[in-house]
Amino acid sequence: MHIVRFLSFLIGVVLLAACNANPSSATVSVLADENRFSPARVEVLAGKPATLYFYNIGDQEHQLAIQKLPMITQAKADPLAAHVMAGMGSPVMTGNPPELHVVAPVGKQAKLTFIPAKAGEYIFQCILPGHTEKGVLVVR
Ligand SMILES: [Cu+2]
Repeated sequence: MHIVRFLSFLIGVVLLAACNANPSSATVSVLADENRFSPARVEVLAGKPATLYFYNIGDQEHQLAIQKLPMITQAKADPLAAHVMAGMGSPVMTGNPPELHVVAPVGKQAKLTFIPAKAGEYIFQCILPGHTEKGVLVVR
């Protein structure tokens, strides 16, 4: 099952790379499983549209969240159902909801679009209890 998911992910990456000829935007992909995000470092451009594809190749739901990320355009998730809405009383969240947040159920992908405002390095992590996957979003 993992092999099938991984192969379909690879096909997706190749297709995305082929489509990403426009240097004024950035498309990045992150895979999640129970142990890690791969890659653990992705780069997008300040002031330019960014698209994040988030693939869950693990056996549990995974999420990717950045607590604080200055954005010109707030993050929009597709499908919208994959996005945990702020203030919906998720038991996972305490305090302020993360500014960027996407959820991928097992075997699914979710897409997030946003325009980052400011160069910097922003830690992203899975915020489910007991999960430790982590990475860095570099905004150049
Ligand atoms: Cu996780």
